[in-house]
Amino acid sequence: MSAPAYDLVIRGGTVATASDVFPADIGIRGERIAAIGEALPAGAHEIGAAGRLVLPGGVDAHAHIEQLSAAGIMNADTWESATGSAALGGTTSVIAFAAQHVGADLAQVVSDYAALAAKGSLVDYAFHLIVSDPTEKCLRTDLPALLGGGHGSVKAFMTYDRLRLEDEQVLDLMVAAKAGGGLVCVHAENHGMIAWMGKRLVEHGHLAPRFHAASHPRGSEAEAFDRLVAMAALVDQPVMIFHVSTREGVAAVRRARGAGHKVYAETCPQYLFLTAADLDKPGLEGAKWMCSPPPRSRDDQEALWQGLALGDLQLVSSDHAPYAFDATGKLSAGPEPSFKQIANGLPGLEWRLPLLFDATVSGGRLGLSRFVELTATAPARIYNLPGKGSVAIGADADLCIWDPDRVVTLTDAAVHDRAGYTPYAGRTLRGWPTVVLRRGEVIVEDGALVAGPGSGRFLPRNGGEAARPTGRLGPEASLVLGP
Ligand code: DUC
Ligand code: ZN
Ligand code: ZN
Repeated sequence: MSAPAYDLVIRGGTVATASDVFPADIGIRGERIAAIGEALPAGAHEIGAAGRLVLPGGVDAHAHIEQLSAAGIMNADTWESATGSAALGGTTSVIAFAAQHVGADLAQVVSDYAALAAKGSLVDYAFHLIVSDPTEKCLRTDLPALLGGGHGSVKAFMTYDRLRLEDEQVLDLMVAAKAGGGLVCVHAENHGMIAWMGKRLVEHGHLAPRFHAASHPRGSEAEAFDRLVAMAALVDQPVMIFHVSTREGVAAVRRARGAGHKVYAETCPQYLFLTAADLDKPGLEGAKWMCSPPPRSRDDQEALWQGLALGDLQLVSSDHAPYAFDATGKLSAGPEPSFKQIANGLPGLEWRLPLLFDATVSGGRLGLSRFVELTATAPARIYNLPGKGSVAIGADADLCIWDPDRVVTLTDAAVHDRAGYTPYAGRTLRGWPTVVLRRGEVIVEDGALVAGPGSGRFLPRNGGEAARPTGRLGPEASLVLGP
């Protein structure tokens, strides 16, 4: 008897890519997709997918994992708990952060984060390198080596004490990233406006979590976007704008892209599904919904959906930043903190895909192919993760089988990360991932993890096409840069 044609066949499902939806079997050999077609020959193993959708595993390009905040507060998750929760929600690749704090050696920081991920990750992973101390050594020695050694992006903060860079430093980082072919990702908000508002709100006795939203005036976003784009244009460096939250922010991105700047932008479920009203809860409860930028309004949600529909925003990431609602996390400053003393961040790796599936596919907002594009294909393409984010012959067999009719009500008890709560408790979603494969191996079956920590793999990458400059240097900068 001849050997089976495939190690595994996923049979009888409906396959969806960013461009097509069609019935097909998928034949897997080793870690890769070997065939896509009807009535494929038998595999050594088979998974029946009749009545199911077979989609690429999700790619979450913005997750804070086992990361120390600048205020010294540790994320609730380990790599194992964060990526286990990611896998249970259908995500098979993440890009997390290696976060340099002031005074730290970037090369050492990256090596420390890489060791944690190698030990714990259940999904494949890469890093954005947070630069908060752009010393000569950092920019001239460490960064070139890291960008050349498999790290394709850096991240800068324009706000947050002890993390933020001044505009001049942002320009230095852009030039260094450009030399190394890396993409620059930015948390862009006007620091002065936020600091000014925060201080005065506290002086006026406005301490509750709901005032966090007011402390990030909506204009602080678009102003920072415009300034960032002007800097990027001066030195001809492509940029990714993280977590767009406002209508004006979407408009700023649209303007920049329309003017031919190489600007990318993401939004996150918290801006599509939550509003500032979610922070308005008795006592400190609203802290659970505190992230930066804050959730905004229904009108902003509509503008973000429009931005996704029109392509101004290319992807949806989680910005997973879990802090437990106790003294280890949100309440680390004591039992009665002001909003300024509460860690910013929401858990979100696990249910990014089900939340988006429910809205875009079950709710009919953008449809199945756009769901795949926004949550898997675009992040893999923009961040240059070859073999990820698509169902294609030769691609990694990172697949998620969905039951499009399964209805699930989200609860705090059901979440698998270590924040201990979900900001989406009580919502009922239609559509759920049932089986998840990472490089041909089943890692989730019937809602249970069947992979071990450390089985995820580092994804070396460079900045790729997204990071390639346009060749149009700002005329003033051409006097000081280039040949
Ligand atoms: N905002 C950030 O910029 N990072 C992590 C979490 C958050 O809310
Ligand atoms: Zn941010
Ligand atoms: Zn973030």
